[in-house]
Amino acid sequence: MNIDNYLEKNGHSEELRDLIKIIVDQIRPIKNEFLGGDKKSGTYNIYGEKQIKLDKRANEILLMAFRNSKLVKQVGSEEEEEAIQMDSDKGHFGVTIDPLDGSSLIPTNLAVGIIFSIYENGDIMSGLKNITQAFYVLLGPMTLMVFADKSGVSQFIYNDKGAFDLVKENIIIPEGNLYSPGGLRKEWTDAHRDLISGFEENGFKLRYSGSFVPDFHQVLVYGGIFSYPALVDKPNGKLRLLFEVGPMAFIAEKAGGGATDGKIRILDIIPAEIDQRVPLYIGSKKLIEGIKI
Ligand code: FDP
Repeated sequence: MNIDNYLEKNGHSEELRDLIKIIVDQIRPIKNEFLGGDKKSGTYNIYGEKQIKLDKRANEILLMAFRNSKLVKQVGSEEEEEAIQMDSDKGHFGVTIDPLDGSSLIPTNLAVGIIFSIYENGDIMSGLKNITQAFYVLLGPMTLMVFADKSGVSQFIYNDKGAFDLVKENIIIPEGNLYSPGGLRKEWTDAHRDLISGFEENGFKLRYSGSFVPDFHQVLVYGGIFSYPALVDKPNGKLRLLFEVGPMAFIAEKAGGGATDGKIRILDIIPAEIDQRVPLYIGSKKLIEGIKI
């Protein structure tokens, strides 16, 4: 069963199926951008990080596809300063994209990913509780997609015909013992340092690559916890609420896990700004329930 048959089986509208098909069709052109290696563009994104050409190209490819589709009303991209209103009278979807997350790992050839969330109400600033679907594409030795909607989480594998085939349904995050701790230890708060020391004392296994999609995916598969905490001089941490944290929180909850900023459930947050960052603890249900920072 491919992703389109799966969406039909789950009762999704033809428009949503068309939107997902358009996104799936952009994976080949994005993967093609990796051929021949990475070329630095020398420009900077709004966070002051040097953009690698691949980020920009993936962003352009996806935005162009959304524009041509006429299905999308509003897009927020991690590579854009503001939400983009698409000029279409029939489009009603709001979409967020992180066109290439973990891009600082491209020169080391480790896995990177693309993160999406969809708001069927067309308004990406309306609150994370309004996410209706979220998914990521993990570009590793295999190219896979993890897709979440109200009925749960499923995994698909990209095949040689450019389609995603269903390989696993009803994915549940097990109560495992991986820990994936972001941020420099010397910048952690005392409370966060104590939490991580507790995991270490209890024999948790360290698994952190520095690329959010594969790091979260390990937790989804084996169970455990990914964190990118509040830092002493950056109380909101590093990860972006709309483009990284929100979609993954939706996926985690639909897989029976949880996601919190240490105090409140991520999906209860209403963003104040498009580039808002939040601390993040995400993973197995019981581990997340135990977080009080
Ligand atoms: P990157 O800067 O390479 O794009 O928020 C982006 C991100 O990577 C995440 O993918 C990753 O989890 C995090 O930053 C890594 O941050 P550190 O380098 O501080 O570990």
